Amino acid sequence: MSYQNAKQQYAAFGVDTDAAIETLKTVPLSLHCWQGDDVRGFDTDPNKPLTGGIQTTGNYPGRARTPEELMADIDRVISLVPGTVKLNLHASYAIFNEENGGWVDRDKLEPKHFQKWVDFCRERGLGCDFNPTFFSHPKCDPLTLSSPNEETRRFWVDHGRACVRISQYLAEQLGQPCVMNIWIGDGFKDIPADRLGPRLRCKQSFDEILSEPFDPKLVYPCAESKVFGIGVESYTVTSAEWCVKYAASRPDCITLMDNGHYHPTEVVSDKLSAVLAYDEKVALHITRGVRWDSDHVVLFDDETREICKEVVRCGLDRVFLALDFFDASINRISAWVNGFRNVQKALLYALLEPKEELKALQDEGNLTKLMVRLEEQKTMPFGTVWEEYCRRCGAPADRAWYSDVERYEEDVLRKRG
Ligand code: RNT
Ligand code: ZN
Repeated sequence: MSYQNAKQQYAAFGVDTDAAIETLKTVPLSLHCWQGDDVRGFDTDPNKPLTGGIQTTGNYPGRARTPEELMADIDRVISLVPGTVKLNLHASYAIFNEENGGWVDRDKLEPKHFQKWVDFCRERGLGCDFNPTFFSHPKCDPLTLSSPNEETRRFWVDHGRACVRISQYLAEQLGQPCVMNIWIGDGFKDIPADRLGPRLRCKQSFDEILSEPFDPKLVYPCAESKVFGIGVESYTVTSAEWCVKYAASRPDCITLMDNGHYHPTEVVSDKLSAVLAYDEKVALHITRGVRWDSDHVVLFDDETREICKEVVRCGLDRVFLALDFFDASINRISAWVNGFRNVQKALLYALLEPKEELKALQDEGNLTKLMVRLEEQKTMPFGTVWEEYCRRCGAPADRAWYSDVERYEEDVLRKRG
């Protein structure tokens, strides 16, 4: 089918495909740097265990071992995806060298340790989001911001404050807001005797971190909740209620929802509008939960589509979109590209919904026809519009990008030790 035909078919349905394409082109989607090296980072021994209740499994060849390798891989990903890419960094990806004085611990990080990333983003016109790293570090006792040990807690608060300064710098340098997401893995494997104490200390720590000055138009701090982590099954300090209440407690902090962080029958697609009924903005980590794991590669599946429909319905400018998954068992470039393209697909799919008509059907109480319309949408010529979108973005179509990944694996990834 030609794009013109598809366009006509959607037009008959009251949908302007050109407008959908043009809108989607401008929506930033944050690409997480940590898919490229199995969340190891550059600031500590890369062979240390990943802690905080998260885990990567698999040892597919080609993990990025240096900033240069990671940047080359990210460039490859960018060349294979349509849309507006934003970078998402973790503090553990600081780059230390002779010019900036060499290694420092996380509480002493400065903007200069991210200068190479700023240059990387600037050369490519990317914005950058940021995350303090509260895991995989000797100072996790194993608690961080909720630790009863004041020295530990102070270290991690200082890390958070350093990250606020870095986030402000990233936003100023790149001219795009920086979403600074706070996620901690603090919790207990087994039944604790005091649930309130850690949550109160954590609240104090967040307040201390956010007492660091920043421009709320440039830096958006977030609190990301979780149900449980591996080895942290019984109690998570920053549970969903804790995070939603924390974000509600101050005007300069928003909620971040990771769709792998809820009980299996809870869905983020339903939670978005609940938060947006109160807040101007919300942030998302788009991932795929599978049983106990929260971090599989995002597919073009029902829930990804439903989340994206809600994002479009509530307002694309109100939701900060980011990817969060890490699979070490398959080609990492392919994992990244697939996940990124699938969210782009789901967003385009959502933009092709006749949303006014559907909303009217709901408000008229015509739920029978609503179901019919929603189902009919599924066999519209979406693939043709997607192909046109890729073409207009200068990105390869489906079936045209994987051979490039194979070649890159052969020429570059397989040569890494
Ligand atoms: C972990 C959280 C968190 C991390 C990243 C690396 O369960 O989802 O967002 O994945 O910060
Ligand atoms: Zn997450």
